[in-house]
Amino acid sequence: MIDLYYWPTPNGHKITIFLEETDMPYTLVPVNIGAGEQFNPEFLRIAPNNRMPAIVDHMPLERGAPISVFESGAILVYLADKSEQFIAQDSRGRVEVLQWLFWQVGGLGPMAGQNHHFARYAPERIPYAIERYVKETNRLYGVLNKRLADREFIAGGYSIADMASYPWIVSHENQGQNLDDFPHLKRWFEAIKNRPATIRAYARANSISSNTTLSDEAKKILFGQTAQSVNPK
Ligand SMILES: N[C@@H](CCC(=O)N[C@@H](CS)C(=O)NCC(=O)O)C(=O)O
Repeated sequence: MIDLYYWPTPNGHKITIFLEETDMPYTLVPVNIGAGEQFNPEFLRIAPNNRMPAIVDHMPLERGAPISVFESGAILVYLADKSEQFIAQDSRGRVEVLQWLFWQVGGLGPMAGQNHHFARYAPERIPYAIERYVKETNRLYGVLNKRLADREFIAGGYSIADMASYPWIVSHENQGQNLDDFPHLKRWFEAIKNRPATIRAYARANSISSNTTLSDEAKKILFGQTAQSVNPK
């Protein structure tokens, strides 16, 4: 019913975690971003920003033509609304989830992403950039740790806000962070890690690719993009 355009990265894991928590049937459509498959015209029609994840729902609630969605936050909201799961149904609870979801997609994700980039992939070591993003990641971990001091999950019950944040905490060591400095975050992290749906989601990831290193060719594709990449002459 749902096609998930996917590659096993933190943003991809968000959606497999959701789908594994629900009974929604889905098919993984691998988009090998290291090989440039995100620039295939069929994919760009669904995901004009040439980033995965994206979905196509062939059975929308209103029926009619399939609905496609790109951006992991929008996908999570769409699926949560459709299934009426993992988002509160009242406006007070819903906005609680949404603000933390947006916090993740606008803050934790991009900052941790730049952290990975400068610490692991940049061709030269730039101490200012590394320190900038390690510190900002540290601040964001501190925000989440404080939030979790007096509650089990980020916003009410287990929700799409948790599913969006968890995959970005998985690589805490690569981000120069020590979870022992964040005891509430660590407790939350271990609880989500041990959920059967999370375990299944990461097992599916490994069935697509378990390669976490990038070839020089892949780095050129991923880190050399300009406007021309999505508007080839
Ligand atoms: N804001 C987007 C970010 C998605 C994103 O950055 N995806 C990366 C992998 S984690 C990607 O597809 N990269 C392909 C590329 O850089 O061309 C979302 O949350 O969905």
